[in-house]
Amino acid sequence: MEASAQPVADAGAAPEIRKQKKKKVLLMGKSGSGKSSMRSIIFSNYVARDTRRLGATIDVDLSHVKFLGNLTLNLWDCGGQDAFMENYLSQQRSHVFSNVGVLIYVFDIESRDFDRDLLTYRSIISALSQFSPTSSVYILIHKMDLVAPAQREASYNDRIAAIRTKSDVFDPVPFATSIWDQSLYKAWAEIIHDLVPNLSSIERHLATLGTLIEAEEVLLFERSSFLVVSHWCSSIGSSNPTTDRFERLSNIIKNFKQSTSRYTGTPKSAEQFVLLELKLSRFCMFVVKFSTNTYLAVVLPPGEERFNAALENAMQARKEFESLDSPARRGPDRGVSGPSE
Ligand SMILES: Nc1nc2c(ncn2[C@@H]2O[C@H](COP(=O)(O)OP(=O)(O)OP(=O)(O)O)[C@@H](O)[C@H]2O)c(=O)[nH]1
Ligand SMILES: [Mg+2]
Repeated sequence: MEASAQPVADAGAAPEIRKQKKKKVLLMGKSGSGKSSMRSIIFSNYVARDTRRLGATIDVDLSHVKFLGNLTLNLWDCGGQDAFMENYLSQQRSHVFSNVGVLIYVFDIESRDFDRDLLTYRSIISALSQFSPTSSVYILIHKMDLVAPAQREASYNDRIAAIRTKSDVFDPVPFATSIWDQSLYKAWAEIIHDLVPNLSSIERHLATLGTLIEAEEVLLFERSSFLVVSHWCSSIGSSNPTTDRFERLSNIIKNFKQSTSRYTGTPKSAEQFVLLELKLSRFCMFVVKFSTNTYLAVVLPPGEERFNAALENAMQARKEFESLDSPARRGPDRGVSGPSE
């Protein structure tokens, strides 16, 4: 398996010559730190309270996520109980740590034995540097909701400083997260942003589209996670003071999809909606199913004509984006497979 992304052809390239890319993502950390919870929220349409019924993961829970840019994420959710960790580091060492594209390591901020957590982290880092020295490493200091707001920054900074000293050749990217607010979406949106191979071409096309339809803001959501992977905004859009609006929007739409599923009886993994329109006195917005692995959201000034023209033009632009997204095969099995719904 090749861990790193292949060079990507530009928009005009014939789909059949574009190879399917795979990326192995290891999700590790001590038992109960919240790995399966976050994976279920990001990729399996769980809301935070659903995670209370998750049991401890036995060995590795492997899932394949079909992803934007003809990418398949092989997500290894590694159960964190001591016996499993020892096994990854010994018998399964080369199997687990070879060809890793990304390691996401989760620390529980409430852990009573941080020194021991650090020792385990160091052993994992040493196995990773042996088998996948070019892997990216992300650190999530998780369950921040359990710390009093006034102490959050200081305890986060302390943890990160200690973790950096044990990170060997890697330069980990740290985040403070909780399943109970937007922070989880922000962290995963950045991780996913780094994973999508042809994002710069996608971003160029998004800017062209945004200018053409006179939008204030254009957002591209990845279909399986509903995270904003790319965005463009006009000078008006960029003065929006709500800096966490993308994470909030992901959160709102995921909750909306969940409710839709509950009240219509459709599976949670189903698409749930193809077009959502919002027309208010101060702005208009639509969210529309776009290419195979994306949804597009467009924010516009008020006005029926401009709204209709923008929607029409966005539909016209679909083909261009489809070739950037370019799935290898289409079928009902797209999306997550593996984890229980
Ligand atoms: N307060 C709080 N609880 C959380 C958070 N994230 C997860 N949890 C809870 O932590 C518990 C354990 O979560 P899991 O996701 O099963 O933990 P895990 O890391 O997968 O554990 P193993 O599979 O044994 O390695 C669940 O009851 C979650 O509801 C968080 O951000 N804040
Ligand atoms: Mg688990």
